[in-house]
Amino acid sequence: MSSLLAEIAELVAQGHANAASKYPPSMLGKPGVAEKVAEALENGIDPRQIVEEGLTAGMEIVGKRFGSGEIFVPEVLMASKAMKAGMEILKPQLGQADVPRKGVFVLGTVLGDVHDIGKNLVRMIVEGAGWEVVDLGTSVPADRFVEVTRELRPVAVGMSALLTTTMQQMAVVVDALHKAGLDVPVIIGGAPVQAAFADSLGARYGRDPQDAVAYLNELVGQN
Ligand code: B1M
Repeated sequence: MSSLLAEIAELVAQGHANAASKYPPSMLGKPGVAEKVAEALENGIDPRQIVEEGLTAGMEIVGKRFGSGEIFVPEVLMASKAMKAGMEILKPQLGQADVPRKGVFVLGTVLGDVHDIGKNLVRMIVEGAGWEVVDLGTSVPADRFVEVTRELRPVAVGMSALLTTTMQQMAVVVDALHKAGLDVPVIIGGAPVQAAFADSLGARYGRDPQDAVAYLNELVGQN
């Protein structure tokens, strides 16, 4: 990992969004995630690499610190904000595609779950690969997935879940789609989700956003 990407990861972990941010107080006036992401782009680093090795790596550090009780929810929220500041800078690059859209992909975080950082990464990277992503947001109930799928007839439906409890909602959505007679391919991802669980639902497992791109391209015969 380049030292600049490592620096971005640590700034995400510290929750320092940009130079004007007063959080953490000792870093006011110092470059934050936004400035360092812009610098990485100027240095020609691929936006996807910045996402993976800078922003996502930063959230992994946060996950470990949160898990070990070193930091708490407020620090995690500041880190999420810092990550989003970086994502805003990258959005035009990740979404940049003059090519016609390949098809519609419906995406959402399942009911009861407000984690959206991974889902947003999936959205940006899938959009960047030329797909129209209809993002239903977080805590999306099964009937909303059904309603939008019936209306838009997407190439696939994607779901994200970060909690072992809300992960079970994925089965509810798959069941609801079947009961509504909607035979749409489904891809699921998120930290607790594993390939065996996806298999049990007849869905594809997405370990990372690139898996979602590969699956969609495969569905329209572009792989
Ligand atoms: Co939460 N949280 N959280 N949290 N949080 C976890 C997930 C947890 C593992 C932390 C821990 O205890 N160590 C734990 C879950 C435990 C479990 O269920 N086994 C947990 C908990 C318990 C909770 C609360 C219950 C805490 C509480 O209130 N007591 C609560 C639940 C709220 C709710 O949803 N109802 C909660 C709240 C929060 C915050 C609001 C503070 C914040 C979310 C902010 C936000 O998302 N806007 C938060 C965060 C940030 C985390 C951690 C620290 C980071 C999650 C993250 O964004 N990771 C997380 C700890 C950890 O992960 N180690 C934790 C980075 C993100 C890029 O990864 O989403 O996995 P991820 O996405 C990846 C892949 O999985 C994949 O691509 C992404 C990039 O590679 N992917 C897909 C994801 N979706 C995909 C879909 C695809 C394909 C690939 O196709 C469709």
